[in-house]
Amino acid sequence: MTTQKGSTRDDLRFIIIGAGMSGILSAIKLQEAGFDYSIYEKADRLGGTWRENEYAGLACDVPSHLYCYSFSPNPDWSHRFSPGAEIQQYFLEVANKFGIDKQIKFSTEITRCEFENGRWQIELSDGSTDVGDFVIAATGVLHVPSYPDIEGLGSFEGETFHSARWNHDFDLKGKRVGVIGTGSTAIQIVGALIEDVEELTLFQRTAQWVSPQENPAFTEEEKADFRDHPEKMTALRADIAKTFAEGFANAVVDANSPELAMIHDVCVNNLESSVQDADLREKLRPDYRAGCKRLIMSEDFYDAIQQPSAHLVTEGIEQIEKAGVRTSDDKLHELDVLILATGFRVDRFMRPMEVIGRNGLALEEAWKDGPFAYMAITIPEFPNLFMLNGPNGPVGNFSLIDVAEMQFGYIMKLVEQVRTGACNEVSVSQPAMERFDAERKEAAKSTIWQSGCNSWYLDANGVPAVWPWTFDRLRDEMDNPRFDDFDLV
Ligand code: N01
Repeated sequence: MTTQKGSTRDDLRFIIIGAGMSGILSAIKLQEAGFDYSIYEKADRLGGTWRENEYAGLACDVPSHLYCYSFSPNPDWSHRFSPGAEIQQYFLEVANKFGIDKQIKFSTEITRCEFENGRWQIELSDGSTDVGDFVIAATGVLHVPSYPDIEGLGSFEGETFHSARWNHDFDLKGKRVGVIGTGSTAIQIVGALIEDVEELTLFQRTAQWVSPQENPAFTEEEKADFRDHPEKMTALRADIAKTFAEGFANAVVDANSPELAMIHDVCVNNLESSVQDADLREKLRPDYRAGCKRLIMSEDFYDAIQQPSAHLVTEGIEQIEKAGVRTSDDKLHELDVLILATGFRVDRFMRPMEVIGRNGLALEEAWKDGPFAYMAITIPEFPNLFMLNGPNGPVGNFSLIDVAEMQFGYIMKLVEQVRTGACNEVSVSQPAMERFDAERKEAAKSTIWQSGCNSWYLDANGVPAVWPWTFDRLRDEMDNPRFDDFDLV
């Protein structure tokens, strides 16, 4: 069925993939706008990354009053940086408050989407089908665990789990615990476990810069004040957003910015003043600039790693054996449990779902050299399909919620073209995609992420797969779509 151009379409139907932060946002906004939609979630609970990650010490390093929806502030955040379980609870409550939770079809994975006769035909894991005019892929970034390719991993006779597959049935108290990795996750795990375990061995392949962090609790009076005066939460949110944008997100895209030099000094001072033993201090000193990898903020890591029960191992891992981890100095580190804080496969996005665009083009084929999307949202020849926090999307350490809200506003401006009858299909044009990608790669050269370190921000060719411009530019682009860059069919 093809709809005549020129007629207004108030019957547009949307398919939302995923009930994490971005999917819940989409459902709320589409519901408010009066659109028909279905929202599918492969798991049996909502929450996305906050459902998947339940590791000890989990918290968000974006302050809670910014890491929440602008339209649903929360006066009850316990801390400046609240724990993961509280964030997960927030999403449950918001979904309930807006009546979204009843709409979500849980334990239903979308296995295939095909653009046929102007609409998206959807196939689901339970054998059923659906159809929509638009697809919103709110499938997240940090959700497919990356397992290290280390010889003998399967031969360890103790307990092993990835940080995003935490085994709550296994009591770590009094155990000899090994942690592989030194990313944001590992650093939080170390701080949280050190008091409870008998020994903690941290296997560090690359040292990390650690910025100090203060995480005060909100008092009951402060929470009551937020409740009585919601405008104070709005003001606080704006304040934090400004600080983050100016002090970090705008700075990381210019490796020579004075803000980055200051952040580097803060991290050096933190290391110098916190770690007493000179050998340990040097082992913990990175050989690249602060901010090159995602900056870690921690109030307890340096304390934790200096406890007598903590061991920092910098020799490379040779292999894993029945009893523990053998390092390149031939030492066997005997363990009861091994925690793999080894990050995520960040290039998956919608996959393994099969997505077929115009003229039978498979996403797998379009992305054979790596995932890309104009503005992190739209792909040529995949009309009326939009991603939230798609490829090359992360903005500094900024709140992904704010970014998703802006992106959703942008998508609605594109949808409006179809709703008002200007066209039936909207997707970025091939020349605009190529121009955008060339500009993005050029801009990435002067960012801190390309200043000489390895991180999950880099794609297979070593190019930062992130938004390489300022936060202000993101806001401008999202507010003012360049319609000339689109094929409006
Ligand atoms: O993962 P990572 P993460 N042998 O990819 C090491 C968000 N987040 O889960 O640096 C030995 O950063 C690897 O070593 P190296 C945030 O966006 C936010 O920690 O590659 N080591 C690295 O140290 C964050 O950036 C929060 O040399 C191996 C680690 O594993 C993102 O999630 C909290 C190895 C992986 O670090 C991902 O963080 C948590 C091997 N074979 C997460 N393979 C907050 O908001 C990998 N490594 C606070």
